[in-house]
Amino acid sequence: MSTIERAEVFVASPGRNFVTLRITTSDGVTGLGDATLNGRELAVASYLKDHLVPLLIGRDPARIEDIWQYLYRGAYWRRGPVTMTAIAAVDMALWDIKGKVANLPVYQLLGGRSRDGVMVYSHASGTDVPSLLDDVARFRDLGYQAIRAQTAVPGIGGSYGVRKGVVYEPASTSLPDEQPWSTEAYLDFAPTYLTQVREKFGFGFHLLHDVHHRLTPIEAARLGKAVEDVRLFWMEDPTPAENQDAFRLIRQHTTTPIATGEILNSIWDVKDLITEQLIDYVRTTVTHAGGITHLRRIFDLAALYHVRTGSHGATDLSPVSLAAAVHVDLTVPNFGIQEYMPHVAETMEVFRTGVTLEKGMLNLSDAPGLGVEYDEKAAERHPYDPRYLPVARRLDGSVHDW
Ligand code: KDG
Ligand code: MG
Repeated sequence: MSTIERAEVFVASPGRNFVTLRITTSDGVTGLGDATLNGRELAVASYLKDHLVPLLIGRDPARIEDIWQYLYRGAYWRRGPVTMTAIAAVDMALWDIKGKVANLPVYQLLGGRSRDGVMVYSHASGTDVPSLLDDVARFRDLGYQAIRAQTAVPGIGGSYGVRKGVVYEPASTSLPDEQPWSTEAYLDFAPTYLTQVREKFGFGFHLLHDVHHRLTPIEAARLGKAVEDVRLFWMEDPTPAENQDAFRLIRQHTTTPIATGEILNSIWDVKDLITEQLIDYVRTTVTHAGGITHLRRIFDLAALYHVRTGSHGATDLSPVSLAAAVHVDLTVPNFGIQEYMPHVAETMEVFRTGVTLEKGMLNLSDAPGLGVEYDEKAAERHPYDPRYLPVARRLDGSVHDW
């Protein structure tokens, strides 16, 4: 029997920080998992190195479900982003190994394709409305079928989702950047600019918007009603996601579809949202919600309640995560959309993947496993670089949800 011989944790910053797990079996087969938790990278690296790796050595890598249960139930302390990201990395690496041993891409092991490709949305943003409209035009020209639109709020300065460089990268300073916020200004402005996007480009593509947890339920209900004619594909994270009850009130007031879940980590965190049909899209990811094994469990529950998938896919998830996401997206019956932001060149020199993008659709090569290789030597050139996500403060100086 093949056993797990080695499990190594790499922390590197090729363009941004990533934590990567590589498991090697006694037969010399390797598997990769993404363990990146933006701004808290070393906590997951330690959870893996100090607590999980010793438990893995000598185990049968083929027993993915059993290892998942052993790590989850065996910890006694359950759930939470650090635990679930560490378990996710192990799970992804084991699926990668299983695929390589079977000489099949992981999506074949998950039941095979349900679709020919995976529709993605990308991020258009601007410091004002004209620059946002230019950015939307750019993504339309690139062939994207779905675009998220964010812009700075006049009089407030920068806001969530406004890109500074080529890609949106919020974790950009060695101590948290503090950004001003006014709910009143945002609520007055957001419907206007989303309407301007539709006036200029029409309805021939999907338009998305991320509120990034900043409203109360009644404020979110007001926004949802105000943008009904814009026909958003979704209004994302209208309120802080941990209070599942809050979504009931939003739901009672608006037909604007709701997406949430990028910061949620387990099926228990989304159970009421799904079974009470309080949301339309669940945004849990393969990296932060326990890997392929657990994500599929969430998506299967969602399918019973007409909730579709819309996995988080910002650049703080590594190319290993993106590949694993696409394997899942290709197979699940209730796929909705996949978030996608291209990684910078330094990242792609370290992670070589078979993921392709054409006309706003992602696809995979037929490489066995997840189809990603990690170049350890290239990664060594990019040492860990501590970064924090920003903090939002209201105009009176008090802390708001970022
Ligand atoms: O690490 C935090 C980012 O991943 C998050 O701010 C991005 O909200 C986000 C999104 O929808 O991509
Ligand atoms: Mg978001």
